[in-house]
Amino acid sequence: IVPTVTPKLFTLVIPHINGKLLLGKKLRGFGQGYFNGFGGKVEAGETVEACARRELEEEACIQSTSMQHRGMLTFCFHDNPQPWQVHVFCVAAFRGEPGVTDEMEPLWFSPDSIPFDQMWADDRYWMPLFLAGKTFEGTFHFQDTHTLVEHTLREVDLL
Ligand code: 6OG
Repeated sequence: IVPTVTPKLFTLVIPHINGKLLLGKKLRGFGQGYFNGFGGKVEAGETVEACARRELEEEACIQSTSMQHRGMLTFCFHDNPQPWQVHVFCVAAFRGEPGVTDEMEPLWFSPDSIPFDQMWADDRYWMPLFLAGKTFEGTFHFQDTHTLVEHTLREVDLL
């Protein structure tokens, strides 16, 4: 019998509109102080896509009207046996105005001013694929939660 660990599911949602990215500065919780997409844990009985819509609304106050599943990232932390599987979505259109919440402060960035030094270390690897409209899959190993020690990344046709 081989023991297996089921990954914990998350979403990461990034509006990419007219060449600009909407990222949020995380104001509390895991990854506080980092810029990131919007997202969180997939709840019991919820689809990954429904989670993506809910989190975008809760954290950025906007409703997606066009969303595409673009990436699957697996994060392994050396001090945690349960990997995290993070599904990345691109939002091409939304309703409403991005607004600050207790969790996130949204800001627009052009592709040449993405604040990678204030983001998770994996982002600089997969973001070029995201910006180019590609679909991708990667695994990233972190030591001490924030230090990236090893990774693999590839383009895929379908997720
Ligand atoms: P809440 O704690 O807000 O969900 N997340 C990561 N995003 C990137 N780019 N790199 C990582 O490297 C990440 N680890 C987690 C997934 C956490 C949010 O943070 C994302 C979720 O959107 C380790 O519920």
